[in-house]
Amino acid sequence: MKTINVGMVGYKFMGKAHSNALSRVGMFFDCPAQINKAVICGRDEEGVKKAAAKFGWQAYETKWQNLVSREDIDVIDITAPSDAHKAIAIAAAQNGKHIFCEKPLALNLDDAREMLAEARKAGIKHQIGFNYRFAPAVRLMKDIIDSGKIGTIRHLRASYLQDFIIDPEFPLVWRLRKEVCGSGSLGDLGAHFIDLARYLAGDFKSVTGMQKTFIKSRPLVENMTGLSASAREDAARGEVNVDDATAFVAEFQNGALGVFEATRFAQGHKNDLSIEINGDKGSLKFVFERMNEVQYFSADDEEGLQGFRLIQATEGVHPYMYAWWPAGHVIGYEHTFVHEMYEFMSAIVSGKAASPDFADGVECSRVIEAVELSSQRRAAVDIDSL
Ligand code: SOE
Repeated sequence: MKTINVGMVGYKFMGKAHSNALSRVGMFFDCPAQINKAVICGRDEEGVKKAAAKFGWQAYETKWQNLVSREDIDVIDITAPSDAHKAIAIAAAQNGKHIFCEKPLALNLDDAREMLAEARKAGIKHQIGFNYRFAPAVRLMKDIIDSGKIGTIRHLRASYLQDFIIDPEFPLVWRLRKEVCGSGSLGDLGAHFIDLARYLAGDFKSVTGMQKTFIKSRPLVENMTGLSASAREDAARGEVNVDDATAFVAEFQNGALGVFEATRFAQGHKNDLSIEINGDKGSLKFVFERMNEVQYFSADDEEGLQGFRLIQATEGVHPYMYAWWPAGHVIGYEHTFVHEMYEFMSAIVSGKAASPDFADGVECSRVIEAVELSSQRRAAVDIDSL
């Protein structure tokens, strides 16, 4: 069996999620390759050394430049903040490494396009971390839509609501600095529903958006882990230069209408991603915090007995579930990462294209940029104009 040696950049929230996924793939799926967690990389030697030991990596590096040129590495997995993606991905592609990159692909559309061009030129496999596509319930929705059961899609509505920065004293973390993250709630949260919308309903045609920054300055951050952060009491303040919330409407190439909302100011909503699709023969609804379930309405059901039915997508017949537990033994957030890694490793071995790939990352960045432009211009923006 082929061995795939992975070098991963980043070791915090996503680094942990990817490390776990890389360890689990071979244990639950018939992975066509042996995955070797070879080298983990991070700037802070103390931190990366600890992560290497805790997450089960064989070695560590403190410079990604060394990692991407190592001959014993086949795959570069990028989990560092967004401002690091482009340089690492381009260097990795030029060194002939396959690349898995977290979302959003880059700080802006031009950079995303450059990354895609380099990856194509190098002929390597590339995948982007739109992990919610890999929830079995989302895959089931896709199968139902493709089978024609809900008919012609008319509406799509999606929201991604969090509440972790409502306190004006919550520090200025990297997710609030444009030069590091590219875009705020739209790029961090909206990127996921833009991708899900494209996956389930096809490409966007035009968008009309509005963005808002409620808290304009925050104390400089001292420590951050996951989505928790702290600042010193006497910390200086810095400017928030990304959106706290974004709302937009969209028209799809197939004529459907979409309504979208991304915010980190929805009190009580922790990681509330939801998407609903209405076709002329049925409707489908997915709520991430109940990620094992799909709500399905079929207009073909018998009159008098119609209504939304709740499908628990946990049986062996449901996508990916054959690999886990008996029916009804639910799975969670981390499993979406295992599924995406399984697909990526399978693509490398089979030679087939990985999906979603950098082209999907570019399309997502195109929609993000169109929404930002539309919000500045206070007018609709056609996706094809970018
Ligand atoms: C933070 O808002 C975050 O962790 C995102 O960066 C992830 O992509 C999303 O899955 C959960 O929320």
